[in-house]
Amino acid sequence: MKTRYIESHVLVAVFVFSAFFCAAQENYTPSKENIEARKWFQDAKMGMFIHWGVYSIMGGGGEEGIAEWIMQNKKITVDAYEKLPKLFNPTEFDAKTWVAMAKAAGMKYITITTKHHDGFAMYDSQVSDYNIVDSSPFGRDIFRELEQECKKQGIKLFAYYSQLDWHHPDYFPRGWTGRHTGRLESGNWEDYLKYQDAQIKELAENYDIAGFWFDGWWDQAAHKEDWHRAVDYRLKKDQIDWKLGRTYKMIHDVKSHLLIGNNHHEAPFVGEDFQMFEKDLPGKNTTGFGTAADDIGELPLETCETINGSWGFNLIDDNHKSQETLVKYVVNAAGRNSNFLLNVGPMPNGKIQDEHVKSLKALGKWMEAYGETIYGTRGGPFIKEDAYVTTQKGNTIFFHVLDPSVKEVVFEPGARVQKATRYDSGAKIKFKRSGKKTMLTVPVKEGDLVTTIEVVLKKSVR
Ligand code: JFZ
Repeated sequence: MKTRYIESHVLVAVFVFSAFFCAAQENYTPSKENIEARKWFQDAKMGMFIHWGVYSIMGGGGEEGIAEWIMQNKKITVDAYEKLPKLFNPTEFDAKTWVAMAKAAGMKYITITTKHHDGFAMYDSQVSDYNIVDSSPFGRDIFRELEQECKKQGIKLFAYYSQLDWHHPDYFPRGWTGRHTGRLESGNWEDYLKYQDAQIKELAENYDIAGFWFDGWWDQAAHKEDWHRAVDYRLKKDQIDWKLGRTYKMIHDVKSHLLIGNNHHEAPFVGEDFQMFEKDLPGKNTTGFGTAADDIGELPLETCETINGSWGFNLIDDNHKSQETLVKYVVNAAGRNSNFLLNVGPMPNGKIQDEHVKSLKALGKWMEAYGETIYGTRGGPFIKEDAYVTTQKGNTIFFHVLDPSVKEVVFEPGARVQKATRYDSGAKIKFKRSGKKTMLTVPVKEGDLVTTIEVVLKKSVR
């Protein structure tokens, strides 16, 4: 009797857990088109992330670390914040320039904020007037313009969509953010979800996109401190149910190829098509809110990072990453079988600041020369933390040596090495064999950001 009691408790717990918190798309079998899209995604390797909204006007308010979060960080009420759209008039915006810039940097896709936590839609939403077309003097659908330009220039487009909403009254119960917005302490969660799903549906139906990048799930963790590896956030008193399964199914029903990712920092939920990491390489957790290494699943991976220190435009943020840092990031990501999504926060006039235009160009220069060793490859099979990573394609392995003090690489290729060359010059590289091991001299040259060596094996060992 006693055991049965416990068992039923466990069952109830499992039920509550899956119903309320996983709520993934049940019995999800990705379509053929979806599988193809995943492959395209893994081959693409690099994308440009764009955080742009009415918050850009504030430029972080003169504080580092603040940008798209200014409404939350400065406790701005909905009424005050609603003045911002009326000031948003990015007359210098030109979709063609942005897409061309992304392309020249080596990006194969763009992921842009269609709605961030502030709730303001950066596309022509029919569900609410709180959008760029109906509520800003600019009156143009920048998402549509980007969509058309992407199509012209052969780039894919993803919609970032924040499920967390600091503006909508029905986003209630509140999570740990959005508590100083002056909204009534009431609201209907289900009505909010209907609103959210209607917006997501119009994005899926009306725009030619490749997928969704969701964010904000974490807001419903019981406490900020609890977010990630939390002890009891799953037992939040209000038992918030995001009904992710319903949302995911709706999306895949509209267009099965649409790729779904969610910035929840957990192992992937059923119904998702790729797994993302924020400001960390897969398996690392330097931020403290990263995904645990054992939560890395089988889906395509993507890691995102800022080009300086901010997502949205920040006037005083001068922490621009160097060409070397950016190159090493993409190499490190590719070596771990992951895409790299590099973020820029355009200015309120619609332009990307000069420093970032320069950084993107510098990255593009390296990608142009070394793209073959990144695009269409898969990560591995060899990796030595901080020393080198490898990428592979067929019977070729590319060694990307990150540390110039590494003079020799010893590895077990698993097949006979046919030849080894410096990738850039094609110059032959000495190697020795000893049993199963091969020793390769690393010809580090002055000025190498990364020393890339091409090793051709007699046969593919994948
Ligand atoms: C989230 C967003 O909040 C952020 O604005 C940006 O869009 C980024 C890509 O994704 O990042 C978060 C969210 C929550 C925390 C940290 C970063 N947090 O709770 O510490």
